[in-house]
Amino acid sequence: MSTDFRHMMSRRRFVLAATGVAAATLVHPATPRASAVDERRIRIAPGHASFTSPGDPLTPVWAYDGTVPGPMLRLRQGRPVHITVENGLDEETTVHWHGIRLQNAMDGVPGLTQQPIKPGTVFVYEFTPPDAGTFWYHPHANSLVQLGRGLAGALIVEETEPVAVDRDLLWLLQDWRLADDGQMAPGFGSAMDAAMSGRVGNVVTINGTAPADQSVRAGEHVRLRLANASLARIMSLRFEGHRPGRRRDRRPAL
Ligand SMILES: [Cu+2]
Repeated sequence: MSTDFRHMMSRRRFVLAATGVAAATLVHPATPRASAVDERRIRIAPGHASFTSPGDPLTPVWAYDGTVPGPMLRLRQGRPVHITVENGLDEETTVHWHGIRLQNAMDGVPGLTQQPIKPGTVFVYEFTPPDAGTFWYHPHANSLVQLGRGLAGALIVEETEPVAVDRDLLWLLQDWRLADDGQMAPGFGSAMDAAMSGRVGNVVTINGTAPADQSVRAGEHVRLRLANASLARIMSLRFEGHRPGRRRDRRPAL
């Protein structure tokens, strides 16, 4: 059974702040040299995260570069990238680049497209993202446990022709099943959870923290990128008093 997010979102208001904010900053990333290879490195290791209020007990997690969600990777459409993944866990893992069209050998499925990354070793993923958009990355080994303990991050591929917007926001949505003491609740692989491809949690986070109001200005063009990295929860978002949609009036790129 899926729990929806409507009740939570109904308490969240999209606050319209018409005054008091400086002029918009246009998101306009610099153009890198097309031939340069983008070199990245990610380390996977146990860590701690705070999903609820400051002062609440920390939750032991597994993390990419020490944060949950993992670091947002911003790549460029058509620019080759080498991502060195270092496994600091006590078990094997891989990274699957969800939604990216790439060579099969880089797809991160252990035993099928690659040997798993053993503890204490590295694997270098090499690909060139052909499509711009919002994607995410996560393990494809022992997935219910590894995702459920925190391994997921956003992957943004920027257009070669930048889209002119006032702000570019990412909401990586996740839910967690926490016990009263803040520990990740055990039992990732029950038959019921497995039948649903994962378990539904009791704490929802946006970018790793409790949802909070998001202020926007009248007339502002906000590009909202959404990724649902929950194991099983289906999210239903509602924006009180607003009607977000696909943009039709495209400003010329500056
Ligand atoms: Cu996936």
